[in-house]
Amino acid sequence: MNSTSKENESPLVGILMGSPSDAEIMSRASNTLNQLGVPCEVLVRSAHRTPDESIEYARSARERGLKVIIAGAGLAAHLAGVVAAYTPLPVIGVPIGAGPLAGQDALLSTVQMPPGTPVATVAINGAQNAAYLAARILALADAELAARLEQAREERRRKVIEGD
Ligand code: RP5
Repeated sequence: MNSTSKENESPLVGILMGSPSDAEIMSRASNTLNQLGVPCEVLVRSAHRTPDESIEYARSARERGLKVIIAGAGLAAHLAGVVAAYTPLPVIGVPIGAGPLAGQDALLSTVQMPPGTPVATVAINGAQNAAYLAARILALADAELAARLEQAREERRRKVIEGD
């Protein structure tokens, strides 16, 4: 799997997942970024099965123009942590709710990073919030994106009030 949204725009967010079996959950991140007009790329990279490729991706990410990386993995999830070790970019981890422990294992192995190598970890299967967090980071330097995020927030507010 290797896809890039908005063919004519360089991706700003890299979305990684440990296995094609994570794709359904992680598509929530790419769908949300697409809705917000943030160009992203989506790839499968595994900390355990393709460690060299994962490290190479992380090492080259900044010079390729990426600004944020979202990494989702299940079970003993080390993908986000390994990526964070090899890039200065902000890394957002998505623990995937897979396996007999239903993502508790992935949550703990993603969130418990040692000082100096942070991974901003969202909820189990929280790929949509990973995208919103990435967009908020990018919006610090992009007023139009900040306006789109504000509009999305206003729509959610209106839906709550209308549903009251
Ligand atoms: C992890 O192991 C992947 O991120 C996935 O969530 C889980 C299971 O992978 P498959 O055995 O389905 O490829 O590395």
